[in-house]
Amino acid sequence: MFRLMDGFLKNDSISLQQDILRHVEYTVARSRFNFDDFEAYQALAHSVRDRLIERSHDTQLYFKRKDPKRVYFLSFEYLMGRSLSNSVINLGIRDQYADALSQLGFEFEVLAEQEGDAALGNGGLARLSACQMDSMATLDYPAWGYGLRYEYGLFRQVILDGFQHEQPDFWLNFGNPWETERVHVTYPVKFYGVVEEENLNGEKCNVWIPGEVVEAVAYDNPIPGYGTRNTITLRLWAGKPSDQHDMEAYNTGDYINAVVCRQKAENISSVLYPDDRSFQGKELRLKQQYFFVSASIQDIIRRFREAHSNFDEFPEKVALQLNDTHPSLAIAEVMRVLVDKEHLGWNKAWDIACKIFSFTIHAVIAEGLEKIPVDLLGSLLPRHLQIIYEINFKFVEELKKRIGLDYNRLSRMSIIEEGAVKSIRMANLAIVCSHSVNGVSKVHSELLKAKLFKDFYELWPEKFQCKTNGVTQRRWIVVSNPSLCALISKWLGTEAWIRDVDLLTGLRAYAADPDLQQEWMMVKKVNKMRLAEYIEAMSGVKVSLDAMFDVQTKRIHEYKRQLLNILGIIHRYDCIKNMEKSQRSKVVPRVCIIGGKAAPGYEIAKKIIKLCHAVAEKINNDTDVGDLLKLVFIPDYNVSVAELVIPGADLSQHISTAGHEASGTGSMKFLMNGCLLLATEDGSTVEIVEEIGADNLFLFGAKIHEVPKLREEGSPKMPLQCARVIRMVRDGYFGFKDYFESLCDTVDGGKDFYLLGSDFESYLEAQAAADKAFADPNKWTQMSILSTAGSGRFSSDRTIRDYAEKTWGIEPCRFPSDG
Ligand code: 26Y
Repeated sequence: MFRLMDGFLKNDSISLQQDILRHVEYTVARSRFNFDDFEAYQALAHSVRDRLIERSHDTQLYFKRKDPKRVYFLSFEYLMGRSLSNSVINLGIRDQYADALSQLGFEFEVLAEQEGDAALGNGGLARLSACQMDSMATLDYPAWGYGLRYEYGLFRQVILDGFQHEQPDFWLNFGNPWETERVHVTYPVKFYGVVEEENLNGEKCNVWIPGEVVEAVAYDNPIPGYGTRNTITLRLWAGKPSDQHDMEAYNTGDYINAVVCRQKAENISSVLYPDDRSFQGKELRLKQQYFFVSASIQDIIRRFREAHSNFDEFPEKVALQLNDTHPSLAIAEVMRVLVDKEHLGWNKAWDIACKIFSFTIHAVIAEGLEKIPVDLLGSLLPRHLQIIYEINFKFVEELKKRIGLDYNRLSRMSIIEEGAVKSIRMANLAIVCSHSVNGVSKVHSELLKAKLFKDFYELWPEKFQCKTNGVTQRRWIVVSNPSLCALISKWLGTEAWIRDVDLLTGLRAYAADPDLQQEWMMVKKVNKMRLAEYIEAMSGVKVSLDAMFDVQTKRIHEYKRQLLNILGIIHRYDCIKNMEKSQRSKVVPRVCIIGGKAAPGYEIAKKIIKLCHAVAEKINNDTDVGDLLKLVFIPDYNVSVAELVIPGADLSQHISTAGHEASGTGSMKFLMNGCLLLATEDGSTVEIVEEIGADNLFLFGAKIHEVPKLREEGSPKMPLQCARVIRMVRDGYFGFKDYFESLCDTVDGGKDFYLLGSDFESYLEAQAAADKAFADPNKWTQMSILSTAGSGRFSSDRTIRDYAEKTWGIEPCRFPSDG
């Protein structure tokens, strides 16, 4: 009998085969007797998508029926990576698909490799959004993600002669089988123009007469939960020309120019800014922000209105989460809609706004905060500028009552920054309106209270909270490390840890068990083999599986100190070269792996990449050193490369200058995969130490409170070993002498802002401790098992539950079915 709850689609292997062939024939339009791997992937993806769509319909209908409070997650960036494996695993039908495909003569893994990454983000913040979406779906929360559908994702990194070059990532080239274009879900977004005061039934009201209108169209991407039928939606907006765009131009006969202008409108969402460091007040960026915010708010209000007519209920039904300051124009937009369109009156509107917004900040230093020049905002969004001024005026008046006429403090806290360029401090706007301001690790949350937002903390201590980041074990163990996944489930006797990650602590009981250790080592070996093959294919370098795979992969930033890593490698090389031949058998062989992208305009970061290649060239071609030391740079690091690299790492480095990494989430992925960490006490590593103990990783370096003093002392403290390796670079030992000069200056030029010199010795000590531990495979493996066992706290499931209960006030809303 057909049960409505189950949907139409069957998941036995015969039905799946028929389904794939049907898509080959009718969607991909190839003959079912003749299609290649890519076409098979496309058909497979469409077949999976059918199942996702069915579940997402069920989920939305159920949400509609139950009408729970929903959370809307606003993020400018998402690094989703590939969707195929993740989707079939979350749907619980991976094996059935693998069976179906093998009967058709295809291998699931091979087809999965055909998929390109969705790279709509820069780094940590963007991947965090993706992990959190997975957790919101899995935990059955009534959530929506909103973002922008960039046509060009994060640039592709190509290395030529050791230099980074950026190439466009036109990821939609072959279509995107996962998304659904919602041609009926479109909203006009307005820009420029003037504000006029009008009289409405005797009351003054402001009317914005825009100068340009662009249409936002929705593209829906299903996000399936694991072990639940719930499938939520990531709705991404794309620009398309509006019929209202610039009617005048057509009427005046300038047809060609009018068409060109229309095309420009489409470009709003076309490219992701590839810089996660320096905020620039660019008009296009601001246009993107408002475009995204305006479309999302219109959509959210439309959904609310379907079931409610009274805005008093808005905060009971809607929570808006701001992922950093990037979407914080949403505050002014909500106020504009409630005041100008819904005519609620300022105080009522403000009361509502303050109840719905929560804000998470990912920055550590004031320089990282967004400031929008007032002139720019005034010309692009004149009404929003007025609203922000009004918010600020009322805030400052209130503040004066609370703190008196302390003008320094008032000007620090003001949303408007007076200065050479008068600008809007987006973080201040977000803090003033949000009921909850979150840091992303304990250390970071304390820093926000003590430094960055001290004034605000003193005013509103209750607003400031900590939500330590987490990553999803579905993507970072189940999808990317299937052998480890199977091993864990075998020893725990259950797969329940995939939804309830705290169960991983159960592994502690077996950490010393020789059988588990043996199997654990085998899994690591298999993953190292996979990684070694990839390295050889990418760089031609053959690496030994007996060597310690030592990995540092993340965006290239001075504060993340890839340069410290490279200087350490030069030191290791120098030591091996100067060692008696008889001593060399004691050296623990290493394969040092570095990967990451530098922002296109970040010169020093680009020099670090070049130095890495120059040093690698020298070391890898030195037959005298052989397998004792290799250095490889993995180009174009992205989510799918990470899925390959992380399971194959023995050691990973998280070595930021203390106080500079807000959290760091790479470390959590390595930890889950049983990789040992070599780390500074910064961001989330402090909490990792709490979970696994200081003797289960290799800590080094200055502590946060020591940094200011060390900075004052400067490079006189430069140890000889560090001075020596810098000298080698300066003397042209690796070539490109002049080019590396300014890079060396950052260390020994008198400032050493990131403290490479003062941390150098303790870094080498930590490295020596890692060597010593690696020389004892059983001890190392035990530490590795304990790392995985202690990683449960760093699941995004824990983070999201915390947000849901303490910040958003939402509850699970699970579609009633058995899977
Ligand atoms: C405004 C523009 C210049 C900008 C664009 C992207 C500014 C910042 C960013 C991205 C920041 C980011 O990725 N931050 C990282 O967030 C992670 C998740 O919370 C943290 O783990 C990591 O420490 C932090 O650097």
